[in-house]
Amino acid sequence: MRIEDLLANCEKEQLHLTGKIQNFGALLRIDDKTLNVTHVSENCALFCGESPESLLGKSVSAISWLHDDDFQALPENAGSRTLLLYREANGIPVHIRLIRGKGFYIVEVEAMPEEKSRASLSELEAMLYPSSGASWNDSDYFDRLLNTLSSLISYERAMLYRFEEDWVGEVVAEHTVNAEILYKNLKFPASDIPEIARKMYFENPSRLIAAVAAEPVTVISRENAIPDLTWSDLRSASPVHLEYLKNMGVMSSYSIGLIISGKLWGIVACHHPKPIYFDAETRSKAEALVKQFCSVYKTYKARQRVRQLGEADNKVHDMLLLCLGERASSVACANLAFWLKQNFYCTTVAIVINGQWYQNGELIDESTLNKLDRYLSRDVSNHIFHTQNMSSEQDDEALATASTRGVMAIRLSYEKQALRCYILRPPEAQHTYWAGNPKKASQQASNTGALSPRSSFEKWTQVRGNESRPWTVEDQLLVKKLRAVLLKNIKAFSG
Ligand code: BLA
Repeated sequence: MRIEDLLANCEKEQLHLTGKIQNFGALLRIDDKTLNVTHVSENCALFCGESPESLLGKSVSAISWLHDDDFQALPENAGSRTLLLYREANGIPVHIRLIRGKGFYIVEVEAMPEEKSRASLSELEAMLYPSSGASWNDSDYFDRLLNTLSSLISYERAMLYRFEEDWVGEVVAEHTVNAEILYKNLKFPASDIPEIARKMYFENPSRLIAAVAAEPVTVISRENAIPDLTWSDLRSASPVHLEYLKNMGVMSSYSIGLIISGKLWGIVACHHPKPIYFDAETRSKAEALVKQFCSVYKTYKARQRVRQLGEADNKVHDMLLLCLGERASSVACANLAFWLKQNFYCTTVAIVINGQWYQNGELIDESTLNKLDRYLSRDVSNHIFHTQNMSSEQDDEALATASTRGVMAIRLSYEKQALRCYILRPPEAQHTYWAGNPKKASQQASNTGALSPRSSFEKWTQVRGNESRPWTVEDQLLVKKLRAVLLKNIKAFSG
């Protein structure tokens, strides 16, 4: 089987139907009509003092440490959960998590920790905000989240991993006591976290893999039916992923999904070189903290957007002052070219109106500009178009000789007038840093054909020499504002 097909298989892995759990707790599945136990994990005696045989088929009312009312208190939607702290199951102090599934309940039992988690959630949440007067950037927010989280759970390494459009992810912040290995600013290919695993964060916000090398525990039933463990914290992990973690030298991992505006924005990923466990109450605090961070960060980004819009408005206002006072449209066009050159990182600005070119920066001969204009005007359905690599868009060598690679094109037409602006950027080597060669993100064993994750996560640099710097969000915003204003004032430029 080809590696692409094996990777496609990863997407089909039924993560919720492993039929097994991790060994840091015990699990019961209960039918929601009869309230009878239908499934139980083989290790239940250890956590609740009752054997699997005695629990299977038993009614909740006959289990001393559970009450019918516990289940009635659960909200209606699948995945809703309640954490019952400080119960005793046959003399064993336990934490119990009740979860509503679809047609069943899941009960997860974990040992009560000897020490109660001392950190108060509201104190932790308060740390996510800048103190009054301080102005934070993205990194300040990210670092504060990881620092705060580290005061709650003590992992060797905590990382904030942010997704890009194509689900490639980048470590944008890192907090670690082991500086020998650093992942900050490194990217990881999309296939490292298949979509099916990404979707799990919507059902269950965090995922503790307490001991990568531990044997999973089977969940048994009288009918040999496989239980749906979508909402279980104990769900056993995929073997491919466990191998991935081992290859990274990680023996315990904890991750929490960051959902912003209904989209999986990123993941907090914590790694430890030894098995590590922390209790359900602490996990629910960590989840709440990350949820609060998402709301704080969303507000910060919304404010930042308003500020950027205001700045773009001011810049466009300056353009109007510079261009509209002039009687001659030729001066207005020359000034517009000057303004564009000042406001965008570029080598050349070229504007064409009524067949006349106006340039600022390094001058390009008009025959080349006409070629470029003809080429880029073949499809003007996008009023604004940009690329980092024009030579990949067309096969005309002439444009490459003009030492321009990136182009931002702004097109507008009104009545018989058409104005087109081109902002041109030179080629500059673009570097992307990966944790291991992304082309070898996974490997296929020659003898068995089985797929395994890559074994090296060493920094691997990808160089693209044929591209310009990317067009930033701010560039795109300014161009949009500019176009709207130019459209209203096109006569000033067309004479
Ligand atoms: C799951 N892969 C994951 C998860 C993470 C990553 C965070 C969620 C489970 C967890 O919390 O550990 C990946 N972890 C990362 C990345 C970083 C990190 C990128 O710390 C960077 C800092 N993995 C592969 C290949 C496959 C694969 C080739 O490399 C496919 C065959 C699969 N990844 C895979 C699967 C899961 C997963 C199946 C789900 C594991 C589970 O929930 O059981």
